[in-house]
Amino acid sequence: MEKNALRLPAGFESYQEARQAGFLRMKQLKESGARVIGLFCSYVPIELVYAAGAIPVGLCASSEEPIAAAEANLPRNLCPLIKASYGFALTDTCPYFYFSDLVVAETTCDGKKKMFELLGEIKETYVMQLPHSRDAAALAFWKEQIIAFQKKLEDFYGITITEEDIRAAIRRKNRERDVMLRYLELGKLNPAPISGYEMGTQIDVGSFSFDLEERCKNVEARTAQVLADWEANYKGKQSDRPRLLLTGCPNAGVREKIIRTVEEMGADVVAFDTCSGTREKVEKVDESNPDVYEALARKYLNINCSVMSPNDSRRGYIGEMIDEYAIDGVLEIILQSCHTYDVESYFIKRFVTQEKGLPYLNIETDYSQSDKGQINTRLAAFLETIEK
Ligand code: BJ8
Repeated sequence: MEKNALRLPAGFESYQEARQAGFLRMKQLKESGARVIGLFCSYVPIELVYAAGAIPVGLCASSEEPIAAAEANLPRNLCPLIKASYGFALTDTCPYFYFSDLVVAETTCDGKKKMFELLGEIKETYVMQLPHSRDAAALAFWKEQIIAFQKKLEDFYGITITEEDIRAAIRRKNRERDVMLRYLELGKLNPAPISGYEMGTQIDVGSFSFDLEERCKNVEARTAQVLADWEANYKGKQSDRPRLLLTGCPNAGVREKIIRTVEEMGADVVAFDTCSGTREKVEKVDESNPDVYEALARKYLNINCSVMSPNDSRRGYIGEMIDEYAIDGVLEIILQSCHTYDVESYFIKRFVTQEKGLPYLNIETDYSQSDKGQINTRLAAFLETIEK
């Protein structure tokens, strides 16, 4: 197995650098009168935020820094993403939270939805009631929630959002999904043309540009560059590096500790069944549906997050990815105390090992570095089990 440092492009911007650079851009945008909406989850129909002429900004935190402060009010035994997100708000150290006019939250997991009640004491937090199943009653309920969210945005900003505004936003967002998907699907090439570490970072970094078109152009340019490099230098060459699929919780807070490490050990993370990966992008909003709210409700309710019950479609999707990306092993990341992903991992492991006949490793972790040595040992042992 080939072991090496990651190949990263010249001028590669780390997540922290991009986040910092985004602060100044956000400040300038606010000074010029921009509307800003803070978000926490892929279930929120972002098209309505665009239709309101607002800039959506993600508030899910991936840093250990504010967790100690958060633990003054939240239990220690809680997901680090929840603690860190609340901690930034509590300590007033996240400019994106500070500049958000309104925070839009949703009832996904128990920890998040209860944290939002505390968050609401710091800044106005509008909570969408997400149903946890996908039957007809849930669809009708979710459609009503989407209509209520539109009304909230109209009242909050004193504006009117027309159906044409929403349709235009759907077209823009669908185009972005296509662009991101083409980029992420570079992982289907063999040998892998780009590291999973770079792909994941680039997707997150792009969200700090706040300009959808600019983000699409940057990602399209990098996709073309990677493809050309692969055609010229790698096509047709054999690689013995194991090809991994990453699944589970959001991984930005553990990307260095797990993704970078496993790739430096000699594997390639080529596929991401995660919210910043392909999970939210594979299904687009149906532009031909005459009922625009139903189109939004259907698309968003189908996101394969473990907060849904049952969530069998996630296994179906992972199965397709295993085949299409020629996967050799599956790595699942569970953030500490994430009960929905943790319990669902029973089915994922059984599916991967018994139905697909592949090695599977589940790592439960948080944002600290305290388990780094143990994780390194487990990753190395996992790669040993993959026959190439
Ligand atoms: S659609 S993955 S962004 S909820 S916060 S569930 S890790 S205990 S983040 Fe998520 Fe929306 Fe789903 Fe995607 Fe677990 Fe932590 Fe809860 Fe989490």
